[in-house]
Amino acid sequence: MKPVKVLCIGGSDTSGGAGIQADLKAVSACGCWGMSVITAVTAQNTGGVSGIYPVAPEFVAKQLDTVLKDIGADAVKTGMLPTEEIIQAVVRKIKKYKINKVVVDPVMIAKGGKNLMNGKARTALVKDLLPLAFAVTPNIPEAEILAKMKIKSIPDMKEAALKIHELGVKNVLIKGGHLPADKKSDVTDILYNGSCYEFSSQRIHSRDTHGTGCTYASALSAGIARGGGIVDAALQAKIMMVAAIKNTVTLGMGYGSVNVFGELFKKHC
Ligand code: PXL
Repeated sequence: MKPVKVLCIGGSDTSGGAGIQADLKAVSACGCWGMSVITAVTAQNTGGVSGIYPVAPEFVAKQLDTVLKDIGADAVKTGMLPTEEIIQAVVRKIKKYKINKVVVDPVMIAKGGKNLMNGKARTALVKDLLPLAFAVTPNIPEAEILAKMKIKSIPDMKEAALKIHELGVKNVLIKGGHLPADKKSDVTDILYNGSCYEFSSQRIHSRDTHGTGCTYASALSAGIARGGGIVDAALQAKIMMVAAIKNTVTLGMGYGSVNVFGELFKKHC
């Protein structure tokens, strides 16, 4: 069997809900082979992040060389990239191995408010990594930072998507979950790539939403790795997200996590 391969570059989350752990679960649930390059080790539980230990940039580069020169990747997904030096290492290797299916999840701040990326890294992400990206998947707070504007409505999301597109990314997918909304409203995501698309789904109310962004971007990467178009990949990723939010796991004393293996869990729990 020759699997479709997705390389996930990001941080480890001890709680298993977000970061590389979420990425590998989502990629596996999409029937692809997940691989990982770790950029940082975090200590965290359902109450938040208590520590971050970035990996040396040279060792990020070594992980990338080692896996890419042997196995290769049909798509690469980036998550937590804590420092400018780590971003430069990733940028160099994307260029060296001529990877064009790159999905950038611009992870900036964890749910509890902990910064997962320093200020210089934000600048490097915009200047050096986004122009290499096939797709970028900001949530509303991240899109506000990238587009340098406030987002309060769907028209604002469209305007922000246009601005982020001008940074050199082919496909901008802004997730609407954080948009202020009444309880009954749908969640609408906006895709802009020269044309504008809207994807709407029912809003599912849950406090256990840790890992949502990582899961969504990983499912999108799997769809792109398979050779599907961006619209089809975004639709499939959204369908998986809705199921993962319906099947959240309650863990610890704080926020639980989304769960892409709901049906499997139902058989065993
Ligand atoms: O959800 C963003 C994210 C990405 N990567 C790691 C994280 C988090 C959020 O907590 O811990 C490692």
